[in-house]
Amino acid sequence: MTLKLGVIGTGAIGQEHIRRCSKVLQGAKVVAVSDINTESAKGIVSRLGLEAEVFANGHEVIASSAVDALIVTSWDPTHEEFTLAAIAAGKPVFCEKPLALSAEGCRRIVDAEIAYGKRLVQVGFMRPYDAGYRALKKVIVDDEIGEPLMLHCAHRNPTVPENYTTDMAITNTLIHELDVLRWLTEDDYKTVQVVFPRSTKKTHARLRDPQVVLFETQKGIRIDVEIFVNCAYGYDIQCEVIGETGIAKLPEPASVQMRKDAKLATTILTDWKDRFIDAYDVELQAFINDATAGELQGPSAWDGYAASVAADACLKAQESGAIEAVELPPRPAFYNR
Ligand code: NAI
Ligand code: NAD
Ligand code: ISE
Repeated sequence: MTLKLGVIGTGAIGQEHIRRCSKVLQGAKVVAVSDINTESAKGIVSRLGLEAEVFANGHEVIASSAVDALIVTSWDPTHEEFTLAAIAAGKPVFCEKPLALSAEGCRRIVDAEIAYGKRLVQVGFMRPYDAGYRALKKVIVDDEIGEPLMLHCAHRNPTVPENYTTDMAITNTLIHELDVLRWLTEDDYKTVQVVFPRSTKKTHARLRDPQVVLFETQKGIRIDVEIFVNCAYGYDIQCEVIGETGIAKLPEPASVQMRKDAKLATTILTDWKDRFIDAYDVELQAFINDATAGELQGPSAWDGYAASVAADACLKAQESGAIEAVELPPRPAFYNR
């Protein structure tokens, strides 16, 4: 069976996901697309030579009888609306992160999915599908470094556009760590504080950059995450786990080591598309397989909600400068894995 996909949002990642679902992965076909910039939607359909209908808006894609499942890759503020509409239509939906802009918005999705009675939502948290993060988790689970005590992490982008603001460092960027560190440590956050070092000259008036986010988890692990989205030199994701008997570090992406011109060098990637290219393939193939089988298993609406509860506390901590509590309600039995 071929899963017929409708894609809402044909910007950077929308085009990447359409390409991979059409040219790389098995078992799916993109039959409908939409973007508020209709030319962008038409452009990708024609460049890839797809037989896909271009709709004027996302709700028409969701309603189309030709569409079995949805991929939501439009701007962050639109995710909640389209995901709720997909649930109302009873169609599986892969929604890019963040699931919604606030925990309240994610909770509406969780409640709608529980009321529907079956999982229909997978959130685009791809790092748990990344081979490096999986290897790091195996080291912890196999007890090779004892219990984790501290984590030092960094999320660095070379540059961001002018419309990227201080809050987006949390809701759009740190949201990946908010998810993957829960998964990695099998723990939840207890408190958070955000501190602002001296800002880089490369930022603008509405973005404080870099930021350092400090967590304590329920088990007492201390985590520091540096978010630096105008770091200039590359796209660089770091994660180091300090355990009782050893230290484990996220592997660097493979790169040829060169001795040349009196230097020893390896390349640092500059684009998130390349850094996690394999993980995006694996997460979407899993969505296609699971939606076809009628049972989603990837990052759930609850995972999206848990990350957003932590994100809301981070936003509060950005404003207050104080240590803020992260209060995640107990997970409903519906999401027990
Ligand atoms: P983008 O700005 O390149 O694309 C967003 C697209 O959504 C634009 O083409 C815009 O016209 C369209 N759009 C906005 N509102 C719409 C609506 N109501 N209906 C239809 N289309 C609409 O942004 P980008 O980088 O592709 O990001 C899109 C989403 O993907 C964001 O939510 C972002 O957080 C997420 N993302 C996830 C990544 C990951 O690693 N998982 C990486 C990059 C982005
Ligand atoms: P983008 O700005 O390049 O693309 C967003 C697109 O959405 C644009 O083309 C815009 O026109 C369209 N859009 C906005 N509102 C819309 C609407 N109501 N209906 C239809 N289309 C609409 O952004 P992007 O980098 O592609 O990011 C898109 C989403 O993917 C974001 O939510 C982002 O957080 C997420 N993302 C995730 C990752 C990841 O690593 N998982 C990476 C990049 C982006
Ligand atoms: C982008 O939306 C992503 O999701 C990337 O993975 C992240 O590194 C970047 O900071 C976001 O803007």
